[in-house]
Amino acid sequence: MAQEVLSVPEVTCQHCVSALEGAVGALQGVDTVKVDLDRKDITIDYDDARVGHDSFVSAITGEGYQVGG
Ligand SMILES: [Cu+2]
Repeated sequence: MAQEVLSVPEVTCQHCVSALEGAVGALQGVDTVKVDLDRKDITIDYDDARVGHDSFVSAITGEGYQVGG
């Protein structure tokens, strides 16, 4: 298992949390995903043989949020 933490500066409320946790959590190979509203980041625990950074970024931007910043 591996873990990645990405900055998601545009998250502002529980709706954003649900959208991102749902989108990233739906990816095959993702174990757990948690958005921290105070830190504005997302922590993803995943199987690095099955999924990785590019898929996370695609899922997040697909919901209309930017990564980084
Ligand atoms: Cu929101």
